[in-house]
Amino acid sequence: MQEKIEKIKQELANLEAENITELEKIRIYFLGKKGILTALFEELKLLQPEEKKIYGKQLNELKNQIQYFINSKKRELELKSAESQTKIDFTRPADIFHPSSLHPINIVKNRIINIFARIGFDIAEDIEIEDDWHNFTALNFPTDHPARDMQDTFFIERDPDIVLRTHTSSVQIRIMESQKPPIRYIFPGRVYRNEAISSRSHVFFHQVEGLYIDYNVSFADLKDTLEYLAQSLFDPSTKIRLRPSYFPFTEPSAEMDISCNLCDGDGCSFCKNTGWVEILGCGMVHPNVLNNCNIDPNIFSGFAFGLGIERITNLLFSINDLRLFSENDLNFLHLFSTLE
Ligand code: 2NL
Repeated sequence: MQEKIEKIKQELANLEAENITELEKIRIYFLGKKGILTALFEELKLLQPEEKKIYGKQLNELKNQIQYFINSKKRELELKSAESQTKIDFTRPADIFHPSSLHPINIVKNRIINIFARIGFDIAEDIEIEDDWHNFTALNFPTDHPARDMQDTFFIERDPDIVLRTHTSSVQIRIMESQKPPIRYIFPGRVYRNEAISSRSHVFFHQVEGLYIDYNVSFADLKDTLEYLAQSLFDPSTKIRLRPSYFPFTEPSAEMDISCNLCDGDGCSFCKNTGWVEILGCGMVHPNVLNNCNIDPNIFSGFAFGLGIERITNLLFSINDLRLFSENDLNFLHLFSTLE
């Protein structure tokens, strides 16, 4: 018995299997019905109790060793064959690496900031939750103006009214209250309106307003500055036109159109065959607004304007749905990764 056990031990030390078939042969050779270990277990039954105890233990150890070899070898072989079956497609295009990019609204905002920086305008930004004075009253809004209605403005609190600012003009009031002319600023920022969300309207959008107050600031200065803006943002051959309009905080007030940048003014569906598209509102700062900020309208005058960044972005990049700007769809945002 001892000899036979030693022989199996030797065989075990040199065991090797290249594949599952060979491994199965090994299993049958040792542990099958006619296997050599199975035969030894049969022989064991004929031994004396003392010997049974000694050899039984050794045989069980052998059996465990063989079973362990078979199990681990089987796992190793299975893993190998799974790997070799994984086909690598060398024609597959590499994953495209997208470096981070600016949001289109920020691209246009930065362009506007740079255009005005070249002619000496500073930047001012401030809080988005405003009191009634800075958002409405100082801006010459009559008490019954529809913008003061819950339907148009988000109210945080009533009496005294605290609102989400509806324009960045509130920041202009703060600057005029705290500084003396000459005042030459642009005011970029997010503003809020209580509107249903659709492709054409949203509960927030981004504005850039501008303000210039000094001695003898005229409507001609306004027109010249805005022509410079239009020709810097769009094509240098862009033409502008001003149409009379109304805002509570400016007098006179106007809306500015630029010649359609898609059809060069010939008329297309985008400009509804007029050859012009509206891009901003503007005017001379109302004397009441100057008075409200302790600036004497008999000594100083100023112009102001306000534009929606979304509208300019739509024009520049032919985007037709405002919701794209706030959904953060990476496929949309990556379109702008090469722009600044
Ligand atoms: C528009 C029109 C405008 C202003 C904003 C302004 C601010 C002060 C005084 C006078 Cl403190 N005016 N801002 C003036 C005219 C038009 O915005 O359609 N914005 C999207």
